[in-house]
Amino acid sequence: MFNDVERRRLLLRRIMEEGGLAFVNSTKLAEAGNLREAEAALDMAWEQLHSGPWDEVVSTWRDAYALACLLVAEIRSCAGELQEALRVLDMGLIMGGSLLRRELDVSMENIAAMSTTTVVDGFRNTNGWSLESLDTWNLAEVLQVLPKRSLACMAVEKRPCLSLESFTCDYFLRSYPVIISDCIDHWPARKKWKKSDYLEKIAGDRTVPVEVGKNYLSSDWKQELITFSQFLERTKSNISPSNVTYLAQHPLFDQIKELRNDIMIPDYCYAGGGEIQSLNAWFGPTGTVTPLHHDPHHNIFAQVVGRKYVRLYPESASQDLYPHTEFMLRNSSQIDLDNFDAKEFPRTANLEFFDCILEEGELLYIPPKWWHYVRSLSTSFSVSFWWRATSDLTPVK
Ligand SMILES: O=C(O)CCC(=O)C(=O)O
Repeated sequence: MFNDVERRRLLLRRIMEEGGLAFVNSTKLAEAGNLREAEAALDMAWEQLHSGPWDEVVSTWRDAYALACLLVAEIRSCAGELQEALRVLDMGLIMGGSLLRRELDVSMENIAAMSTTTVVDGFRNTNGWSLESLDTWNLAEVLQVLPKRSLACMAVEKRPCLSLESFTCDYFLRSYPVIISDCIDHWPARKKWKKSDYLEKIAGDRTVPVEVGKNYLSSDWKQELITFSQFLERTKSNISPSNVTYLAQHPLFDQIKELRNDIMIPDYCYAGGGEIQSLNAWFGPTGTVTPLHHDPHHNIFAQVVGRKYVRLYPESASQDLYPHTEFMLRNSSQIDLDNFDAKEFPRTANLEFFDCILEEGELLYIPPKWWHYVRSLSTSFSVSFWWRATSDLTPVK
């Protein structure tokens, strides 16, 4: 096991081997408090991160980026520039490699504590609002915006307080979706996440990646990095559908530990000797859409605040759902359920599906490879728990 100093030393050696002499020289001067050199190291690492496709970036340069973020943050926080220090540490957490993760977490914790004290002492006026009070609910109106045939096919079964044994036998092993109600009422998140004041206080100054545009398959779609505070403001004002801002599929709880303390891993995620793969946040205003796609993992999808419409097609329907042929998009369907064209996609027109309106406080089990389309019907904050079964359980057909 290496300590922090040894890890940094090891990293600098690797960077030298990658030809990063200039980076190493800058970090030495940055360690002595030279901000210009720290920023220069940050720029060099950033350039390397953007030198080609993300999955081809050498992992050493991601770790180098994290190191440069730490150095800039150290100098900025010593100068009392706490917000800038937080921003750069978040960049390290989001874009950096894992080698210096512990250092990033510790540094973030220290600076966040200093910054919260400053804020509570009176610099921020939050004008708190309640996430639930923004939305009204009318089924007839909702049906107007949902894809055709919604709520007219098969409803996903709903089981209150389902036992782990029944879940495993009746749904998990059968690869069958189910809604489980009445089992997350004790999560602190159920109350706390409705209050913008709380979210603002815990995370307002933190930087998060968001998606802007209709959905990830549309041409106008882009990603941005903004503060959580800016994100809350956009959610509150809920700008036009083409500019809808969605904090989607982001491991927010690895980044902001206080939010992680507000939720618990449901026992269902241990079915099949489960090994958790990732916890992701899905937070946005009314009208976010995740187009029809499938994932390789088991998913317990927790609807913590607000409600969502979810449509599900089994894996056996795959060929009739016209998966994209492009490698990166092969788990997404070419079908836009919001503008369905039966002439172009005749095999889908009469396909049977399951659907539901997932209410606040409910969990939805989505088996691996099941196609799903999701639309938020209110301001909504959900958490997906993806896991992989490790034991050799044979699915029952
Ligand atoms: O809530 C959403 O928008 C999509 C959720 C999803 O696709 C997932 O959890 O796999």
